[in-house]
Amino acid sequence: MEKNNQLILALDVTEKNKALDVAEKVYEYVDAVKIGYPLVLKTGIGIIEDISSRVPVIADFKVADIPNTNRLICEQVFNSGADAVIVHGFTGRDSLDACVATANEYNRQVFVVADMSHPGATEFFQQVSEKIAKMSLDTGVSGVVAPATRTNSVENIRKIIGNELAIISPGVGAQGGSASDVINKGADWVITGRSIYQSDSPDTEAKKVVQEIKNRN
Ligand code: O7E
Repeated sequence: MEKNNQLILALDVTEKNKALDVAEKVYEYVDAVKIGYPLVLKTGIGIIEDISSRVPVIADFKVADIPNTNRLICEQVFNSGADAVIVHGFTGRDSLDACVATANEYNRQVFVVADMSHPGATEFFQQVSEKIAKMSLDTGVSGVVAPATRTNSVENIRKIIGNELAIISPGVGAQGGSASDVINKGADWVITGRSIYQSDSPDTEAKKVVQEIKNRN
């Protein structure tokens, strides 16, 4: 994924035509499209190939199983044409290593969830997020996920991982996070869904986020 506009679209729609229509409108503004369970469970895994012919696809399956099952899942994800997969880190180093080894076979990327953006993340996730960030170093992953809704977490995780890994940050728009703030705090990309795909003009909304990032102080 090339760092141009620093925007990743979360394409959480459930109709194929809507997905293709929104993707078509925003291709020029996004560096990647994130596709997860809502769209794949409704339309089938072929949607990843459809979209990845135009723009890199990050498959958001938050893979969280034993190493062998993780490997089997990642093989299917990469066979579908995805450029990257999102996995959980709380399952431990062996499970993460299985994802990275599979990604390496396919020359693809892995991103690890280090912290989450919703209020409930403070119940359990926050207590392990630093450990997950530390563990992610030297594993061969490309980056970690950290929340735009709590930029102190992004700042903290950036200190832990230095410049070795990228940070992709969901929670901009509908969840209240600001694109410019979180990029200033150390994120490389923001992930935005509803504020773009629910808009009457997804291209205008995507362009606004890109301009906000480019014009930030
Ligand atoms: O709130 P929206 O509509 O802008 O969409 C945000 C997207 O980011 C959505 O797909 C959601 O599942 C995802 N996400 C979070 O919102 N918070 C997180 O902590 C993690 C993710 C996520 O994508 O994790 C992997 C990158």
